[in-house]
Amino acid sequence: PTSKPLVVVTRKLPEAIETRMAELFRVRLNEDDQPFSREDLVRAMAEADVLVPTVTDRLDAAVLAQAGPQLRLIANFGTGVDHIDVGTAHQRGITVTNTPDVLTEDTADMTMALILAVPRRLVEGERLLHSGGWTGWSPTHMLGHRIWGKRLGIVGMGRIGQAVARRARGFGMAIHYHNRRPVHPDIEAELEATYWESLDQMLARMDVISVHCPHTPATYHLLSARRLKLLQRHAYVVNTARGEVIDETALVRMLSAGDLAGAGLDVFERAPAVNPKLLGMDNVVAIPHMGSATIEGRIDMGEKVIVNIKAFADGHRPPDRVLPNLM
Ligand code: 8YV
Repeated sequence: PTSKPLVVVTRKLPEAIETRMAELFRVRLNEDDQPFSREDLVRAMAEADVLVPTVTDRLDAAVLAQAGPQLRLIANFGTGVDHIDVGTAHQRGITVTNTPDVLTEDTADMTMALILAVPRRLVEGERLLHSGGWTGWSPTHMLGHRIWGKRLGIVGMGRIGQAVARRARGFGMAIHYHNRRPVHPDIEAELEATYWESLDQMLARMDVISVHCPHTPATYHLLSARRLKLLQRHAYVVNTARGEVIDETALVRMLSAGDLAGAGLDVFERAPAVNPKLLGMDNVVAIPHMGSATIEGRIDMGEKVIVNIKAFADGHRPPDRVLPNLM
């Protein structure tokens, strides 16, 4: 490659990352951080050699059909690629990369925060204090449930699922998981994790369920209305993966009816729209897609994007290629 590629970045990224990108490539940055409209995306398709999108950009087949022959790489800022039609991109000869590993620990931390916050009524207690409603300690006031000794069922035992399992073990939880296949026996032994081939059977026996699979056609509404009904009434549901993995309407219905103990949600089916019923429930902690939101993590993600673009521009295979058959 003789000239620097034109890199179009759809959202404002950390300063250090944008500076480094500008040194290495020709860049078009988005300084005011307004999300790209469909028209903006289509325009970028026609100009960019490399597109750096985020979770807020829908790169479906129709948008990808507008890609000019110069567009060769979509270097996603983020790990989940469910907003990108990876199959169509590949058919058009466009490589897709993501940013795995660097947000694993941060997302697992936030998951653990939700696993603690909901049963222990952390946010509810804080709200009470802020509202001036606390009249004093009492032995029966604000009692939650302990997580120590309880069963955690992890749905999707990839990098983040395993990082959550490691933490939860430190909190005295028993680790159970469902995955397409069991993890390596060494990891299973280290985590003292129990594999459930049947998701249905696992759901029926857990105290807390935490979702860590990607959103794919195969996992859309994996926690369907029917499966949610298998959960015990005292069970909690935590989701830091993707809203689409859970039938949110069914979840809300069950929470409203008292058929579930509570939920900790970082992601929503129609984000940024959140079902208002969820926001009115004391036993729901809802946060705005903050799982990986650390300053350090965003810089690491940006560095990974740069490594992938550089490798590609230098004619090498980028380290974090996403292949359609793995989706
Ligand atoms: C990011 C995420 O905030 O990486 C992911 O899949 O959901 C988040 O960590 C987001 O994707 C940035 O594009």
